Amino acid sequence: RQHLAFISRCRPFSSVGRADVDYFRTFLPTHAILTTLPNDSGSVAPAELDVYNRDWMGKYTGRATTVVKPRSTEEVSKIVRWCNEYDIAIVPQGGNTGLVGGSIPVNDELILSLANMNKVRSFDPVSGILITDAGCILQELTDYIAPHNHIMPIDLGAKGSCQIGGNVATNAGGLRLLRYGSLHGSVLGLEVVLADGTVLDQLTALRKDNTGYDIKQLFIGAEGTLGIVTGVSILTPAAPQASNNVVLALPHFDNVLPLYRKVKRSLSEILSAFEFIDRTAYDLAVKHGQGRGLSDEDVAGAQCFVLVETSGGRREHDEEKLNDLLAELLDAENPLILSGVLSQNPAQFSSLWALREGVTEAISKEGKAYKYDISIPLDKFKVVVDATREHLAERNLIGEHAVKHVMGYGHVGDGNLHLNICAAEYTQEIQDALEPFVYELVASYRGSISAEHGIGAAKTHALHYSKDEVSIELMRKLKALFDPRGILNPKKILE
Ligand code: FAD
Ligand code: 2HG
Ligand code: ZN
Repeated sequence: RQHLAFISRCRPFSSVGRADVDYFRTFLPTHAILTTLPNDSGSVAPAELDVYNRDWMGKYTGRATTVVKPRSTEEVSKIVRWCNEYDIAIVPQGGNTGLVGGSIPVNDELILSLANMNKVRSFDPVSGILITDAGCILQELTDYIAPHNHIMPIDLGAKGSCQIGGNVATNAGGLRLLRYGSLHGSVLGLEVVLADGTVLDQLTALRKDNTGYDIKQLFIGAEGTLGIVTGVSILTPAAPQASNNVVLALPHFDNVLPLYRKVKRSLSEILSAFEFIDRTAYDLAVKHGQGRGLSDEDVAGAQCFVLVETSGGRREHDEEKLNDLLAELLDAENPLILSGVLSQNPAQFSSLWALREGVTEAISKEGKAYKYDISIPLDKFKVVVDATREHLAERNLIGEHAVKHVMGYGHVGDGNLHLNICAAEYTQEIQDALEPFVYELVASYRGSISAEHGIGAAKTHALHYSKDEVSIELMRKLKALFDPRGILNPKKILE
């Protein structure tokens, strides 16, 4: 068994060759194969593969020569079976919006893009169960079920590009987790192509199914290392009749937690999001045109901001509750907030959300991002951001040509802070200053070094900060069991 685990970690793989491309051509149309290798049906310039070989942040670069875009589960199965037999490693790729380099080859692995598997298979408006190909884009699924008065249980800033299969593979969290829980709860079934090409059909639409081990859970968050998700059955909630939001400006971070308690108590069942943005993140979002900022007067003296969303059954009832809450917050003897701006129409609703959702994009416009997606106790959010900033300052790494901003934002309701360090360039010096410093800080709070983005290639070396040796060894055994030849997304999650 030890030998098997060893093989799966260290196996050298074959490069994709002309014979492999010729085989793929026997069942894939020309437009479904992009290859730089010379072949009878024409090759593409290497630059045409850049969009597949580079990640969203411009941090990771692969050397894949070939991208295949199968249209069906059967085609995925044929490709994987072939690769397993001929030692070709595969990187499954969805919308390529991942933030940990998981969708980028570490060498010249074959990229298997799910983009052509983009059909909805069925939707039941009574149960709200949606069964869909893995390559459907999240926003398109949202649009598909909207006329049936349902919404997706997951929402995130990358919704216009990320795919539901990618969401499942990363167990993405996002902006609705507070209300609808994680994908471990809302995914009802999966269809997965296993490493030897076998199709695992667990695409059930059952709310309850306690028939032994719940195997599909293993693929949720496995980042394409255990199998390729080709179909997803997911429970979608009924659309709320009314949604409102408000952005609150706070004088100190210390007010965030008392505010969260107060908001939970006052809004109770209609609270659907409680998101945090510190002042630096807010200023960057405004600078780069993400949503319309609050007035100068409203933000004067604010150290941070909170976005509160409500989703409920009756607009008047929800508005009344929110207005009462705002009045109460402002009238108190020691107000927890400086000001609050309540959206008045759908455009303002989206604009307030954009201030929070748009931070990631704003940072990428400003510079290069070092991202730490951590779970820590809520009262440590500011401590961690400040400690990181001080640590960089002590090393003289803060400045226009080094680290421009250190900031925190994230999902307070989920205890998930996004610590972002925005620099002029990616440099080894900054990297060395940040790691293991940040991971040790997180471990000192018994936190998680990856709350929702996964491990990918970026954090394999740091896995031990959040998982003990017993857990890591079990993960290795599972990997060896599901993928004995180690062809699925090598060097991701496990080194
Ligand atoms: P990709 O980036 O293509 O792949 C991600 C990983 O999943 C890779 O390891 C890949 O090999 C694997 N994979 C992809 N598809 C499959 C499949 N069908 N079968 C097996 N493995 C597969 N993440 C959050 O959790 N919460 C957020 O709020 C959030 N906001 C974001 C905002 C922005 C602006 C951006 C750019 C990213 C954000 N992300 C967030 C990260 C990212 O969008 C998510 O991780 C998303 O789920 C990735 O989906 P994707 O289709 O782009 O997958
Ligand atoms: C978010 O919550 C995403 O906005 C992205 O998870 C976080 O950019 C990041 O670090
Ligand atoms: Zn997030």
